[in-house]
Amino acid sequence: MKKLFAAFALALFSLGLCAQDMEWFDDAKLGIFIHWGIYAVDGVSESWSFHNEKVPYDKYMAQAKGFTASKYNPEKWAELIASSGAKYTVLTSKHHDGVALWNTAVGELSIPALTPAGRDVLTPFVEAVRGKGLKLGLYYSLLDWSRDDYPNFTVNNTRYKIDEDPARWQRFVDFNFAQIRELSEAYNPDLYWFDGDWEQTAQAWNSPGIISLIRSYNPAVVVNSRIQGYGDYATPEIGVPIARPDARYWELCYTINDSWGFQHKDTNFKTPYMVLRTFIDCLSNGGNLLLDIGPREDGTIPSEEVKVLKELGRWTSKHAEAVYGTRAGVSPECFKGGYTTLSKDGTVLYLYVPGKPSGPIEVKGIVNAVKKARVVGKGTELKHEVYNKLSWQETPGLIEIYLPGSCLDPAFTVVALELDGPVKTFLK
Ligand code: JFZ
Repeated sequence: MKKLFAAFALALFSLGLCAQDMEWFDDAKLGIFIHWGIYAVDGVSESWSFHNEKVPYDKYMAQAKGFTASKYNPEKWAELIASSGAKYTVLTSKHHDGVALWNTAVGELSIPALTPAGRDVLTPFVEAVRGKGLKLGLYYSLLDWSRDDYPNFTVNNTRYKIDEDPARWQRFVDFNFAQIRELSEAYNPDLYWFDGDWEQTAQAWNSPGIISLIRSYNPAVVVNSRIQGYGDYATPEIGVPIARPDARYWELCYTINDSWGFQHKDTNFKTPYMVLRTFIDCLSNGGNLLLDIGPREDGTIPSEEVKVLKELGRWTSKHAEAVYGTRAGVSPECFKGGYTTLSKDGTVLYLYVPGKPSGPIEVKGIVNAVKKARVVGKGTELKHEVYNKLSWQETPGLIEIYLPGSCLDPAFTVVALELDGPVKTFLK
């Protein structure tokens, strides 16, 4: 009984801790993901190209000779990231290929050791990011297909099995812990974005040990969920979620074209409008967007990606009130004309109106009275009326809001409905 109580108290305590630690993340909404590594030289898929035997391992690793970072300007990167309205950024400190961006003391494979760039490219990034007041996230691949003590190598070539040689596996775990310790000690990130967990169990990785290691440096560190069940938030896989994810905290990681890293042949870029729409979709379901860019080997960022970040910046700075700190909106049934979110206290309903509506915009199923309707970023007060409210019926009326053409944003106009209290919906 005592034990049970202790477990219960611990659970409550850690939940409480969690909710508080997650607030900056929950409020931040937009992050920029960066995949930068030797794979940008030939423009092949990051690590997977050799793992799947599309490129021989030696040829893949020879890309290191072409990684120059000759135009790398981390201040400019940080400036671009901040100008998009992102509040955090996550850089691949080491992908599955095992090539570290920093000067690791425990491994042979790193940008400073292998490439003409010849220097640590992580430290100046961290400094620039902190200089801009952005939160720092580090991506770290738990699996390392290059490491001799790691069991898996390519799809058709496995080095050994863990249970056949536990001492060899332990050497790998020690190596992983040593690299993670280096990262925490040197950079103390606000967020860890682990990856590659699927190849081993939580027990094999020692996931709880990794969590306590990084929390010993930063008790508030936020951890994504790709560490076999030990993280703080969910990362929906493959695509934009159709239904609202169950998780309280989630983040969609998303490419602008079809690749994480730079690939010369991939010109399938989404337009700024498409990315903005997906961002608003995430907001409406209470999640974050972690939007990926893939710089070239020289450190320049493709102009199509810059364009997307700039347009996000135009829109987020105008509509900051309807981005940061918002919470998931009401049922999509209430507003068929677009997406919705709510203010943290639930008393402001934000409507994201795409393009140019052909009549008044309509909201239904809202029990509250609307005290005021206004255009976010402009302040213009809007005429609104309730239709069809029958005194003998429980069903709320239709709220009609008149949005003049002069108030429209070229992409999404945001209307704020100030309610008489926290939103109450009626969905029958
Ligand atoms: C992983 C990496 O393998 C990939 O190279 C990239 O870095 C990406 C951000 O993360 O890719 C994944 C991992 C898990 C899933 C999909 C892509 N998943 O579980 O569907």
